[in-house]
Amino acid sequence: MDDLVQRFLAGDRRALARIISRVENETAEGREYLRQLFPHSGKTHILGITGGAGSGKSTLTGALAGEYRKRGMTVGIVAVDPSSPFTKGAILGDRIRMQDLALDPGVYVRSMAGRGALGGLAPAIADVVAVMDAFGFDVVIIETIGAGQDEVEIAGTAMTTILVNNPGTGDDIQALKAGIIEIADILVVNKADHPGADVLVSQLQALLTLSPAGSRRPPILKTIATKGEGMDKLADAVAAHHEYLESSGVLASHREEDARHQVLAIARQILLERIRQSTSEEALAGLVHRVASRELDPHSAAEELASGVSH
Ligand SMILES: Nc1nc2c(ncn2[C@@H]2O[C@H](COP(=O)(O)OP(=O)(O)OP(=O)(O)O)[C@@H](O)[C@H]2O)c(=O)[nH]1
Ligand SMILES: [Mg+2]
Repeated sequence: MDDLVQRFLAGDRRALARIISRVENETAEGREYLRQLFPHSGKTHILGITGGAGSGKSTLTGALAGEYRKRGMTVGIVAVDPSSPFTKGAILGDRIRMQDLALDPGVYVRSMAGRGALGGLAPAIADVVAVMDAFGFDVVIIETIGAGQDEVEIAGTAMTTILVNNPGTGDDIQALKAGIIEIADILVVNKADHPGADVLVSQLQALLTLSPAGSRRPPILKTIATKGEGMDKLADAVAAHHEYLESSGVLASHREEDARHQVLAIARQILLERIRQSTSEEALAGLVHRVASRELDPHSAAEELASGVSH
């Protein structure tokens, strides 16, 4: 076995960092590491923390990780930056805020770009999570900004999704009405030190009464992430949800669904790459122009692109 894999499996964090870099870059070497390590994954409880910009996701992630450390558990964190080139500052900010945690050998933080070259959440996110899982962290937390589709995709990888809301913004209620509430397993009202926290809790409760009978009602918890308040109850709620997932059999079907989603997402990416490789820029530009000028319809153009792929 590769020396790096051996050191990884022995718990060497430098080996973890190097393997994550290779996996994140989606190189053939990275895929080979993933192939070797994948059988070691599948034990970690994967959490998703999502919510609006500035709602306190990073602070909450750090505070919750601190709570897990108190409980003797180890934590891997993947901070997903939604639109890479424009938000380098946000990544830096997260790094600074999470610096204290970075000194703790029981916590590992990784920031990564959220977009694949071809749009959609980068498949590399699930791969990096799998590597952290294989490393043996008790919990892996994925922090991602709420942007509709992203939340749904993160909910696919995460077993327990925590949706962060803030009092007094009003946006949340709109987002919740738009169906995002369905992906939340736990609702958090963070910045509960701001006015209106109890009003928001009541509004959320009212919304939840509309959820279909028999479905699990997510608990609503107030937190002040900056002070670490409410983390104990939040960690308990996460544990309770995990227990529910296991005893109801939902966890097993979640694994099947997540695997299906991942395989299809990767297959889609492979096919797109093949199309890109077998099509010259000129040929693509020519087709695009014919569609733009209404000479050709987009379906026929796409068929033409796809038929040029060599297998
Ligand atoms: N008063 C108060 N401020 C908070 C609380 N939690 C976070 N904040 C502050 O809110 C701001 C945003 O916090 P972040 O943790 O960066 O929020 P985020 O959701 O990760 O932000 P992005 O990743 O940039 O979308 C920071 O100034 C935090 O200190 C809280 O419970 N109370
Ligand atoms: Mg953040």
